[in-house]
Amino acid sequence: MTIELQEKLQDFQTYIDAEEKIEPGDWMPDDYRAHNVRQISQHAHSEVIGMQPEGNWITRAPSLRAKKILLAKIQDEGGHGLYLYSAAETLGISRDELIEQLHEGKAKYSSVFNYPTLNWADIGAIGWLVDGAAVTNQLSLRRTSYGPYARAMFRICNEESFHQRQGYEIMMKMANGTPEQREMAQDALNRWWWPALMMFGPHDNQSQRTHKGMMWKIKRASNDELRQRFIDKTVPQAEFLGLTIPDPDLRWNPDTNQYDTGEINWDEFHQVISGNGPCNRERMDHHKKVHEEGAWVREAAAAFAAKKQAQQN
Ligand code: BYC
Repeated sequence: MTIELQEKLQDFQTYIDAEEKIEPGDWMPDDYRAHNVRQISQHAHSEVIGMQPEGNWITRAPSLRAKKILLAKIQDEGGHGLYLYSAAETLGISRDELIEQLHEGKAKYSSVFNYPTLNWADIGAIGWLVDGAAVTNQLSLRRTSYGPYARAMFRICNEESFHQRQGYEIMMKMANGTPEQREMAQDALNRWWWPALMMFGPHDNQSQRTHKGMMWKIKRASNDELRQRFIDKTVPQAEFLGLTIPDPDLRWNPDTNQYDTGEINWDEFHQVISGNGPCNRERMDHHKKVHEEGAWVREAAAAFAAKKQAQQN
């Protein structure tokens, strides 16, 4: 490494340590750029693929009110994907390349969206637990060092906390409903609890990306810290619903002032992130199909933009 590069890296780190934001035109190390492209684009893919399990229930929502809320929520997730793709594009990669990486299996998306939504209670559980986990992570990402990513997070967090509350409202209704509805709510909690915990990623001592992510302040809290934060706020919410968290080892620890839990099934996690979860194939096939079907829309939009540009010149 040249002395000049060494100095640049040092200045960059000093700037980050002073809590300054890095902006698109600024000099940045190649690894910093790549780390952000990976994380932001995977985040964007998660938002967009995450529309599928919920979209499955739009036509079967139990009332017009529930349908309108679900439609608005899913549309919000699409919007989050768009802000995030735009943030990733400011790092010099095109949307087409990002989608190609997703289709080729080079880019990941959150493991949690590879589980099926079997009934209406799952829509409640997704809002409560999946959006609840997502917002726990995303609140910390409002302080991420890359400016466009941090700014996208502010808007996304406001919407995600509404999503969390709409999910909790569904759970309240079901948990206080008929015995069958209560049973459905408990069953949904049983199936979504562990996948929600897996969203935070591997334990800190297994997480290869954390060191650099924290050094560059891309990541502002570790996987285990965020997971614990989520557990500590969610367990009392389950108690309020009168539902049982499906973890026989879960107990309050007065010494640490937090909940102790059982171990996540990491084999299942690794299976799901390597493409072998219950719905991985279905999710990707669907994304590829609709992407292909939407080619004419992209072509028309590009032609319109080119025409406008020509008129302005
Ligand atoms: N699923 O070293 P690690 C939403 C990967 S969606 C899949 O700890 P890092 C919503 C990880 O990428 C919100 N892959 O990595 C939408 C890495 O693989 P690569 C989604 C996972 O980056 C619709 C490897 O495992 N939120 O709100 O330090 C409806 C080792 O991990 C997972 C985000 O995307 C996983 N669960 O930490 C409802 C947040 N966990 O890339 C709701 C942004 C780990 O080396 N992302 N991996 O091939 C992050 O905060 C971080 O990237 C992670 C992982 C905490 C996910």
